[in-house]
Amino acid sequence: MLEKDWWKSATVYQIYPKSFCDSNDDGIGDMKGIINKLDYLKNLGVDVIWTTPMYVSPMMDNGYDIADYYNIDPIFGTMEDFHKLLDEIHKKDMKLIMDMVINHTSTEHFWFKEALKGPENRYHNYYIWKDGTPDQAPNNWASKFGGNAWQYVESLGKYYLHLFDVTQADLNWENSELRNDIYKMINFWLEKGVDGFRLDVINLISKNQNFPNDTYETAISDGRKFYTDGPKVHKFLKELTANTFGKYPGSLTVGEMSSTTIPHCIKYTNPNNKELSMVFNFHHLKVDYPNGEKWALGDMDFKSLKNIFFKWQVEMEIGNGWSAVFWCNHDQPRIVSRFGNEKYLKESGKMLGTAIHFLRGTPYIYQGEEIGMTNPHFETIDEYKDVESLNNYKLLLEKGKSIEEAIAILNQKSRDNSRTPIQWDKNKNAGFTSGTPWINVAKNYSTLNVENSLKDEDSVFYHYKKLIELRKDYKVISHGDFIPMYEENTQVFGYIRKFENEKLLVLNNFYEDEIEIEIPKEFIGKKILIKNYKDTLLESHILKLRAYESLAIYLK
Ligand code: TEU
Ligand code: CA
Repeated sequence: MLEKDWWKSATVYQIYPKSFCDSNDDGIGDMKGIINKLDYLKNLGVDVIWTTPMYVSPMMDNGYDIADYYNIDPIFGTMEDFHKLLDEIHKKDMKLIMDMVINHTSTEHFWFKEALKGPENRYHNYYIWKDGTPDQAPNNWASKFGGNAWQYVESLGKYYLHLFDVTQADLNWENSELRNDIYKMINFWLEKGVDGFRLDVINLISKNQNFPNDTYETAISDGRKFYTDGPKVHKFLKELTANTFGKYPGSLTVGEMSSTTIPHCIKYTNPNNKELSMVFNFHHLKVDYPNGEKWALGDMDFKSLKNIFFKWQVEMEIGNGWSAVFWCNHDQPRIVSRFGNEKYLKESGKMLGTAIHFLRGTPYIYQGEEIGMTNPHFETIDEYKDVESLNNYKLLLEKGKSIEEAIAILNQKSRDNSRTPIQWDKNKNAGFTSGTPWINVAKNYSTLNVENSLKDEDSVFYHYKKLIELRKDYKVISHGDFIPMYEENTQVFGYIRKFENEKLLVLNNFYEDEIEIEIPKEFIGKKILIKNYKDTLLESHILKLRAYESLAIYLK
């Protein structure tokens, strides 16, 4: 029988199927490709696999625009392939959680096509419609993909809301018939044996029903406060859980919470509330957004990064909430290029892994992060595929940026940075496909690849493998309290974890510059659980941390 909070000692591995492994040479990753690589993931030691959406979709947003929740898109394979994938994952004693996008559907979805027939159609109010005229949107809310969040439908004389792409129409969660159709669909996948779900932007499902204008005083006063962590979001989540995964003890649910707060995340994840198992928040991944603006060049603000981590770790613990802890996903640039240093790929890749994996929370590894994959540094706009990046490239040029400036910004911020094919080996297309990949492979694949990593005992891969193992062996990691350290230090991210008579001191130099720090004397000469330099010694309470040096010291 599973421990009630088994996910506290588990590690989740995120697969973006389109870029993971192609088995039929169409240049697009698929489920058979994933099946072929399950032994690699078992060797890494991960417990749960999260696949991003594989449902039928026009792929305007690479699957986050679902047109049929009940069927697998043929580019990924058949439902039979899905059953085989799930079965193989279970045979290897791993679990599968699927991505569930229920804030919006594709405008190709049957419900939306019916909704276009008019207000008398039963599906019309599955979406959010407001009367209007072609030149006057219902309010001034912005789409997160650029432009405004309303699309006018001439034949109806109405607008529909789309917080994301115009082809992603927001669902009306006020409508109980819609909610019941969602619950029925989720139970369809649970009955197949799926072990849980990642819930896409789930904290956006409850909108302020007055739909008021926002002020645009800041980059985030764009309407989001009227639909983020909205008035009924906890009511809806409690009902969703009670009608679906709440009936499956041990199922893992993780909510992607856009622009959220700690109090809400405590409510979302404190077990007494019967909502979700854990949440993603993104505040730590906006410390290189100058004045909150994503589409501008920005450096890591280390002080903000540390303050955000410390605040979330301490307050989520006080509230008995539970976080997913992560650097990377399919929307974020590669962390070793972003907050690490490609010239110190191993040292900084390992340091970043240690920094996250010993936090209080469940760690998530994004495909390729475990070998230190980097951003691809694309040179021309036709290498980019992501709808958000292409929309913002146009907006940047309209604002007067040169092509070079706009490309430099996409190089740093585009979601395509994490969507290049996994670099399996040094062969053509990095072993990802024998066809033409849907997106270019990063140029460094001939040296930076899984095959080389597995042959190199000093690779980032074996560091991540060890981090995953340690989480299973030490309760101080999976269940310990979090104590901030070195809060004023401008380059060291350090903290202590404490569980009964066990302590773990985790030290991470986030910079190339060497730095001297003092450690509590009780740690002198104690056991180093993991480090990223071979010759780190603990002979005194003064430690000189070299470029990106990182270590974890254990005492009992
Ligand atoms: O992401 C929502 C989200 O917060 C990010 O997309 C962010 O808003 C965006 O990158 C602007 O900074 C989820 C999925 O992870 C993403 O891939 C989808 O595009 C999005 O929802 C819509 O479904
Ligand atoms: Ca394929």
